[in-house]
Amino acid sequence: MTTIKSHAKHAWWKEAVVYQIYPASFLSTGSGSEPGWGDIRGITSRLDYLKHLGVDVVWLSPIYKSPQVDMGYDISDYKDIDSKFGTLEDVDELIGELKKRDMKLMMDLVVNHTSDQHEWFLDSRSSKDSDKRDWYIWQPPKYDADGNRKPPNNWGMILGEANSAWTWDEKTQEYYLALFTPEQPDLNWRNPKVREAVHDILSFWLERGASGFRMDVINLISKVAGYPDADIVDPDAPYQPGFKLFANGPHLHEYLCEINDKVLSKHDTITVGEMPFVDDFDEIMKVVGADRKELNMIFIFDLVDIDNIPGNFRMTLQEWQPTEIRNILTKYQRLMLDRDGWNSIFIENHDNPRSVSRYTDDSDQYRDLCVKLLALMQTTLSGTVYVYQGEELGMRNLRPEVPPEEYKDIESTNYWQKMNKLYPGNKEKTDLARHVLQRKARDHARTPVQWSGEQNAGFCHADVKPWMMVNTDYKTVNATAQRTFKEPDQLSALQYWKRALENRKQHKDVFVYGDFQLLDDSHPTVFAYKRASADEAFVTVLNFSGKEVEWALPEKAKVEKWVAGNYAAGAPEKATSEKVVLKPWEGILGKASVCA
Ligand code: TEU
Repeated sequence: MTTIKSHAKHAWWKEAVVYQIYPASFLSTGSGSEPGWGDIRGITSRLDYLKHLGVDVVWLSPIYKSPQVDMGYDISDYKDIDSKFGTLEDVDELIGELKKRDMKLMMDLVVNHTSDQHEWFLDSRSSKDSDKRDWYIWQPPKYDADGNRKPPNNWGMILGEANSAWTWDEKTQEYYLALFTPEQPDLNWRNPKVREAVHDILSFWLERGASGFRMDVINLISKVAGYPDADIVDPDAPYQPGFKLFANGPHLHEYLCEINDKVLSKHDTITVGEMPFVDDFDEIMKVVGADRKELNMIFIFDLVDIDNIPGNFRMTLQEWQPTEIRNILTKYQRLMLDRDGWNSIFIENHDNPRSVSRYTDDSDQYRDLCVKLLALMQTTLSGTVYVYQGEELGMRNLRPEVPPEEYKDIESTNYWQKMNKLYPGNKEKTDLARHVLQRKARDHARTPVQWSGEQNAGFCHADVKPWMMVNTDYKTVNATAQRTFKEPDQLSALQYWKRALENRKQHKDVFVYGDFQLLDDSHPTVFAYKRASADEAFVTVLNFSGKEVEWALPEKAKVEKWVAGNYAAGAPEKATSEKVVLKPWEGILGKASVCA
C-alpha cells in the first residue's frame, strides 16, 4: 500500500480560480477615453459570465496611468487609472460588484521599474543632485581603446534585444538601467525610500478593496553588485541576455519579507510573483515555502519556455517533445508536496502565444478537443488555477497569413526590426522571423476577446476600429456560439471548462490538496497521473498526440470507472481496467481505488 501525501494546510487562495484579464482587449463599452480600447466598465459588465464559469478572483493586468509603451507595464502614476480604461470611480464600482458576487480583485503590481514619465524618474534624471537620483540605477559610461563611449556592460534589453539595457542620458552624462525598454527605468531597491514608496502603493490598493497582487518580474528587484558582463550566447548580436546576473539577486528575500512584515501581514491576501529565469529548487522554496512568509506562489517559467532556445531571448524557437510537459509538471507537483510549497497552474497569459496553438493542434479538426484536453489537465493538477481570457473559449494564435505589420507588441516590432537590420534582404532569415512571430509573439494573447460572431467579434462597437485586429476565426470561435448546448452530452470548450472547474471544486481534497503520482515515465505521448486524498482517488490520462495510442494501466492505478473525457461520449470507447485505447488528443478521467 502506498502512503498518501496531501497538502495539510487549507486556504481560500489555494482553492481559488483566478481569471486574468488583459483590459485593453477584454471588452470596450466606449466608457474609456480611447475608442476601440477595452475599459473597466466592460469588465464589470461581464462579471456574471465569469461567476458562471467558476471564477473567484479577477486579476487585472495594469490599468494605472501609463504612456502605454509596454501596454501599461510602464506606470506613470500608481494611484490613478489611465483614462483609456476609465476612472478610479469605475474601479470602485468594479470592486463593489465583485464583492456582491463573493469574488475578489487581484491587482498587477509593477515595481521593478516605472515609466520614464513617472514623476520620480523625471526628478531623478533632472540632475545628479536630485533627491530622487538614487531611486533609479545610474552608472558612468565606459570607454573603449579608441575613446568611444560604451554602456557599463553588455546586457541586452529584454524587449528590444538589439539594444543595450542601459540608456544614455545626455543631460547628466550617465547611463540608467532599463531592462525592458528605455521607457521603463529600473528602480533602485537598495534605497529604503523606494521600498517605503512601494509599501505605500500596496496599502493604497488593499485599503481600496483589492485582495492581493500579481507581482511583475518580482525576482529582478535585486541586481548583482558591480554589473558584470553576461556570457555571449549570440556572437552576431551586440548585446547579450543578462538573465543570470539580474534574476534572484542578493537581497530578494529580504525585500519580500519586508513587504510581508510591513503590509501583507496586516491583510488576508493572495500573492503570486512572476519569476522568470529561475529553476533552482532551493531558491523557489525560499519564496513559496509555507514557513517563509514571502509569497503564496510564483509563476515558474519552465512550461512557457519549452520552445525557447535555452539561455536565449524569448523570440527563439526550438523543437520539444510532449514528454517535457509531463516532466516539468511532475517535477513541480512533487516539489510542492514534498517540501510544502504551493504551485500556480497556468499555461497562458498576456506574454505568451495561445496554449492550444503552442502545445497541441489548433486545426479546425482538433482545436476543440485540444482545448478540453488542456482544461482537463489543468483542473486535475494541484495548485491555484489561472485561466487567461479567451483560454476558456479556445482562442488561438493569429493565422499564419497575418502580416508582421499587424503585430503591435513592442517586443514583436523590435524583434522584426532587429532581424531586418541584422539580415537585410535575406529572405531565409526574414521568413524565419515571420515564423517565430507566428509561433511566439505576445500579440496572440492580446487580440480582442471573441464574444460573438458579429462585427469586431462583439468586442467593441461595429463602427469602431479595435486597437488590435480581431483574429480571423471569430465567426466560429466565440463565446455566444459556445454558450448554447449543441447536444446534451457534447459540451463546447466553454461549457467543458465550467464543468471541469466545478468538478475540481467538488473534489477539492483530491484535486487541490491531494497526492500526485506519475503513472508512466516512459510513454512518448501519454501523460498519466493519479491524484488521491484519504477517501477518494482519480486517474487522468492525456494523449498529447494526433495519433491513436494504447496505454496499459499500471498496478498502482486501479480504475473502477472511467467518468469523463474530452470526446463526446466522455468515457473512452475501448477501455478495460487494464488497458485503454486513446484517440488523437484524447483525455480521460477515471475514478480509482484509493489503495492500490
Ligand atoms: O514580463 C516579464 C517577462 O520576463 C516576460 O514574460 C516577458 O514577456 C518576456 O521575457 C519577454 O521576452 C512582465 C510582463 O508580464 C510583461 O508584459 C512586461 O512587458 C514585462 O514584465 C515588463 O514589465
